[in-house]
Amino acid sequence: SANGAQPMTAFDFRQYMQQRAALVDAALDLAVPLQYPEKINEAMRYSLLAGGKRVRPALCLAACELVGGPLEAAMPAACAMEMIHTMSLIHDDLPAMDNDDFRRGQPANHKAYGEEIAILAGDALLSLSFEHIARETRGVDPVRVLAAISEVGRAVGSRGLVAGQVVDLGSEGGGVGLATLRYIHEHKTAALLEAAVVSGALLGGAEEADLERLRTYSRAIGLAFQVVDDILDITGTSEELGKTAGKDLSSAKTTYPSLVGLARSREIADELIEDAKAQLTQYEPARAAPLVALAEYIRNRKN
Ligand code: GRG
Repeated sequence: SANGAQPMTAFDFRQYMQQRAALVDAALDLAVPLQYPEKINEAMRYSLLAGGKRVRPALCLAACELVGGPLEAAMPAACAMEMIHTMSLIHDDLPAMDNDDFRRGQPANHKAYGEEIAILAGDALLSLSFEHIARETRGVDPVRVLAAISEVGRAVGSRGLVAGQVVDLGSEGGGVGLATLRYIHEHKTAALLEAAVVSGALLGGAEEADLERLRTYSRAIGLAFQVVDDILDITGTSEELGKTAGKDLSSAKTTYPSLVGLARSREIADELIEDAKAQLTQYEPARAAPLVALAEYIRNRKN
C-alpha cells in the first residue's frame, strides 16, 4: 500500500496458523496408519499428533507459496519437517539425553511406551520423513525433489541437528562462549527451520536468488527463536506484567542473557528479526505476509 500505510485487511496470523495446522495434522494422520505392528505406529502417532505449534510445516508451505508454488507441492515436505522435529524431541527426552518426563503436555514417548519403543519410533519417523517426500510429492520436477531431500538430509545429520546436539552435550555445566552457544542454536534449531524454508521454496520453483534470501531469513529467525527462548527462560510468562520469574543469571546453563545480559539479548533478537524481514521486501506484501508474521511471532511469543 502507498506511503507505508497499513494494508486494508490486516493479516490474521492466528487464523492462518490454525488453518495450516489443521491441514498438516490431517496429512500426518494419513501418513502414519495404525497397521501391524500397531505398537510402533501407535507410539509414532502419540508424539506426532500431540499438538505442537507446527511452525516448521507452516514455514515450508509459506516458502513454497511465496515463490509462486501451490501449497500441495510442499505438503509432503511440510509433514516430513514435523516427523523429523518430533523424532528429535522423542530422542532428546530419553534418559540418555535430556531425560525429560513430559513433552507437549503429556508423558514423554519413553514414559508412555518404554525406551526401546521410543528409540524405534524416532528411527521410524526419521526414515518415513525421507520416504514421504520422495513418494508423495506430486507435480514437481524430480530434480527439485532430489534437491529438497538433499537439503533436509544435510540439516538433520552430523552437519546439522546432530552436530548441534553433540556440541550441546559437550557444553553441559556451562562455561561456553558466545561462538559455541551460537553454533549450538544454529544447528539444533535454525538448521531444521532453514531446511523447512529452503525445501518448501525449492518445491515451489524458487530461483537461486530466492533461496539465498530465504536462507538468510531462516537462519535469522532460527537464532532469534533460541535467543527469545533464553530470554523467556529468565522472564517466564510474567514478562508482560513487568516482573521477572526470579531465576538468577548465574545458573549452570550458558544462555544469551547470561553472556550479554537481558537488554542486549533483546536487542539481538530485535536485530535478527529485522534482518529476517528485510529479506522479504522484494516480494508482493500479500505473498510475504505469512513469513513476515512468522518472524514477528517468534520475536513476540510469551511462552
Ligand atoms: C535428529 C537424527 C536426529 C537425532 C536427534 C536429540 C537430537 C538429535 C537433537 C535435539 C534437537 C532439539 C531437541 C532441538 C530443540 C528444538 C526446539 C527449538 C524445540 C521446540 O520447538 P517448538 O517450540 O515445539 O516448535 P512444538 O512442540 O510446538 O513443536
